Order: sequence, then structure tokens, then C-alpha cells
Amino acid sequence: MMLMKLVGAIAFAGAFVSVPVAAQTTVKIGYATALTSHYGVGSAAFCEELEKRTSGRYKCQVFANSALGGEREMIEAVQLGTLDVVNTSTGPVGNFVPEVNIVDIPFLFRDYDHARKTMDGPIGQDLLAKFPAKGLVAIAWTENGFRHITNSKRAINKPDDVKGLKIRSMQNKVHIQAFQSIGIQPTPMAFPELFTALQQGTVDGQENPIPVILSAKFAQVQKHLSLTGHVYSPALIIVSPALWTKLSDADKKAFMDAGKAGSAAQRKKVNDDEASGIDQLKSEGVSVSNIDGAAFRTAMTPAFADFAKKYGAKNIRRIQEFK
Ligand code: EAX
Repeated sequence: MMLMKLVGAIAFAGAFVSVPVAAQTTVKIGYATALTSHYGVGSAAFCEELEKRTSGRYKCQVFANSALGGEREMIEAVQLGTLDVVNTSTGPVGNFVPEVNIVDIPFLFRDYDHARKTMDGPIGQDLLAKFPAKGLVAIAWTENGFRHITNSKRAINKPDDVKGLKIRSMQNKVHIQAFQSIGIQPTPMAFPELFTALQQGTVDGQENPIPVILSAKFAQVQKHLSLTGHVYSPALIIVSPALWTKLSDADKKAFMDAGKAGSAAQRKKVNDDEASGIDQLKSEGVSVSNIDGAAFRTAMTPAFADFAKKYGAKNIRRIQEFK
């Protein structure tokens, strides 16, 4: 009898040891792709680490699959404070922080190692420091991946093969200019509209990293994948100033550390998807062609001259030569 009372008392006391609801802050986080995607894995790792490092005082509420709109809309919501955190590609970010456009220049990065070192190094950190002036707090570089072209019309093996194709682009002026320079008709469009646009033939194709092509099931609406690797697409975890300014220094550090955990998990998922994704797409009936990137790079030369003017030939070289 005494024992039952003790167990009861402990259970009852136990209930009071957990974090009183009042002290728990819900952190709303949004991203464009599926829960099981690289963004889903990265965001889950961020949330898990945040909850752990704050002993449950901060707990995420996740909005996957563009539930709160496309990346541009989510970034606006973070600026307004109606959304706390977004894990987004740099696609639309240049519309808010123009300096970031430089990392979306095609054929800028040699490989994942070069790109990740650059984003985590002084160049990437300098760019993160540009965000607060625009009402955004960027705390970590995550990753989308190297982008490739898919389409439903024809196999693409050389630059001439893309001429006249209507390709959906992100809302990114660097991409739009680069695609126009090789004769593509770029159609800027928010990600949540893309699958239907491909299905209905509003556009012939699109370009995204393997992890997005897999998680968005584009094999259902696209016949051809051309491994152009034409752009390395970084991503970011951005926090709203409305939340950030309320955080203690210790909690700011917890968010930063959680950002690092999210970045590592997202990049690992990209590695995994890259390793198995192409065979999976082939098994789903997609024809895959390897591409001579240098030919596409040469074809885009007119655009590069303009990018050098806009973003500085020295800045571009600094990224290209970063080790
Ligand atoms: O960030 O819009 C795009 O094509 C992006 O790659 C996608 O939203 C994931």
C-alpha cells in the first residue's frame, strides 16, 4: 500500500518536473519539400538539437511541402515575424540580400567539398553578416545540391539541345540570365506550382538537384535527366528578428549549434541521395545523359562577362580559387 502511494506520489511529482507548458516556446519552421527530403532531414536535426540544447524550452512545429507557400513567401513571413524559421535555397534570397546572388553563378564551384568549405569559410560567413540589415537572421548554410536539367521533350547532350525549351527557373535573376544566354526560355515560378506545370506541359522542364527531383517525384512527369551540374544551390536556415531579438545569448548559441547540426544532417542526406538517386530515377524510366559541363560553361560566356561586372571579377575569382 505504502509503495503504491510512493509510486503515485513520484508519478504525480514527475508530472511537475517536466517543463511547464508556459515556458515552452513553439518555433514554427517551414521548407519547400517533403518531410523525408534533405530539407526535412536537415530541419528535423535542427529541431532535435534545439530542443535538446534548450532542455525542451524551444520546440519546433514543422511546415513541410510548401504548406506555408513557396520559399519567397516564407522568407517574407520570416521578415514579418509570422514564421519563425525557414530552411530555404538561395534561389529567391537574392531578391532580399542581393550580395547572395554571387553564389548562384553557374559553374562557380568545382565540387561539393569546394562549395561546402567556401560557404562555411570567411566568404560564406561574410554573406551571412549581410542579412540583419534586411530584417533576416541567417544562422547556418545548409544545402540543396548541384542542379541538373530535366525535361519531357528530348535528351540534352550539348548546349544546342536546350535551345527553345521552356524551362522553369527559380525566382533568381542570375539563373534567368544564364539560361537565356544559351537559348532556354526560362519561366520563373514558385516551387509549389512546378509539379502541376510539368504535368500540364505549361513548361517543358525544370532544373533541380537530385534530392529534389527524387523527393518531388519528378520522374512521374519528366522523361529526360541531363547531368549538367550547372549550379551549386546552397541553402540557409534563416530566423526571424522578432524571435531572435528575444533570445538570451545562451539561447542564440543553442540556435547556432542547432543550425550546424541541421547543416551536417542535410548535407549527409544530399550525399546519400546523390549516391543512389540516379539509379533510382533510371529504374523509374528516366533516361539519363552525362554532359560535358565545359561546353555549357563556354556557351554561357556572354552572361559571365555581365556577372563579373555586377558581382566583381575579384569576388568571383576569390570563390573559384578558395581551397
Ligand atoms: O529549395 O525552387 C526550387 O527549385 C528549389 O530548389 C526548391 O524549392 C528547394
